[in-house]
Amino acid sequence: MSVAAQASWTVTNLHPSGPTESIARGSSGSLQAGYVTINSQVHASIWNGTAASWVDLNPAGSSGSYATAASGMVQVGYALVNAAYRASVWTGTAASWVDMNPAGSTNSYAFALSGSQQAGYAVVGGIFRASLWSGSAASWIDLNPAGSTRSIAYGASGSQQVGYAEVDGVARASLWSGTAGSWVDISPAGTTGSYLYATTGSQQTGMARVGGVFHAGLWSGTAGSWVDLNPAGATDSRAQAMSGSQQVGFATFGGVSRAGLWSGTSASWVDLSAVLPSGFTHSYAQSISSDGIYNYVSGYAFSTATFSYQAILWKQPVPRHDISTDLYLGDTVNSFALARTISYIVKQGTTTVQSGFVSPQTSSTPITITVGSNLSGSASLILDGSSFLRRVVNFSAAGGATNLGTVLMANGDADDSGEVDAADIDAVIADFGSSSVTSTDVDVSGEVDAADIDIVIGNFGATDEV
Ligand SMILES: [Ca+2]
Ligand SMILES: [Ca+2]
Ligand SMILES: [Ca+2]
Repeated sequence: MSVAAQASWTVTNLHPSGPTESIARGSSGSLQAGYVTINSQVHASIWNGTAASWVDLNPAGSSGSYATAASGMVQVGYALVNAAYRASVWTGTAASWVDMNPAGSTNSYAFALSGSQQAGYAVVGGIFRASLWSGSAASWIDLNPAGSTRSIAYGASGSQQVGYAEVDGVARASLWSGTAGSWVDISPAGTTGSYLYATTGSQQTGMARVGGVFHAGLWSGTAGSWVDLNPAGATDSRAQAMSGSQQVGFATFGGVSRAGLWSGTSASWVDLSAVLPSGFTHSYAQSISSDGIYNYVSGYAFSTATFSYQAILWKQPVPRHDISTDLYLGDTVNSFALARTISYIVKQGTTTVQSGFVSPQTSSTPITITVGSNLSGSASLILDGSSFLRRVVNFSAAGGATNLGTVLMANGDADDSGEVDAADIDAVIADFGSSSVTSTDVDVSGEVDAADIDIVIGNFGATDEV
């Protein structure tokens, strides 16, 4: 496991004052969903990154409620009302509670949401039936496959739902796309019992029983694609959630459950329990999300001070590198008649790390190019466009940001041949007098005129940087 990878994570205790226990189960961006125990009753809850931000979602009339997942400002879960658990949807307040319990169901539970759909299960005719809703009790769709005696959907993304279906007494990792008939069994060969808890739409995560114990696993839509994520030294493990190429969950070492993070392989395991403050023993990661500034993992850990679970948020700045420069476009008027388009490429060796374009409207423009990774070592910024010669600025990247100062792009290559030459003079003369702005209006004054010819002559012989 990587100590450097751990070091980038910090911990926030989400446990509010008042409740005796708290659990974070789901998240969306910087928002967490879960539940707390208050006056011996469980209350669905949301947080926005701090203990103080806690909001009680328990609906009026409910004697116990649980939020399990969040997406945007919507939360799902279940609430005990009139002696039955009811699959539930909230939008940030207790009063917003919507009862999705289908007609004929004795109990129902929602565990996931994607877009306007919710997934979970409903007990109908005494059978647990994987279920899909679209925000109301009437929208209920029974996903239980023919031949299955018990099924639950735990995750959803796009049009895909994941969970398990029991067939002949064995739990089978399962995919659905909106109907019972769409059911696909992706239980890995050689495993005896498998469960999916989350999906990105193309990859799925969960666990499968290997040699009698559960191992966290990653699937790419088929039984054969299964990758065993059980970390070296762990007696068992379970992946609970995923985002992009990362999975979170927990693994047991020496009898202690430890929250952790994978990036698609067993060896990529990062032990998030290592950054917990003292006073916590077992820990469990339950969800992962990002708001673009931070990556968030939420879950819970057992406090030896209160002898109860406390909701925990792990936070890591999103890896990035900001390349800033004051882009100076030579021989142009201060304020452009029309924005010019300058393309950029950030390269390391022959690898393009990032590319895009900027649209300066003045001769001097501050720009920042954000690379979504920890750029380090030798790199180059390549700028080109319009009548300007290509600039190649080499730099050494470290520490999350590079300031390149002023970067000048020389002007006069009206035909973008890579050299300021006689052809550029010809091009300017051909467009002479035109006010339809093109690259032959090299000073961006709004007219192709004598000033443009002077600039080409002044820079005659200059060439693209390579
Ligand atoms: Ca050029
Ligand atoms: Ca030229
Ligand atoms: Ca001009």
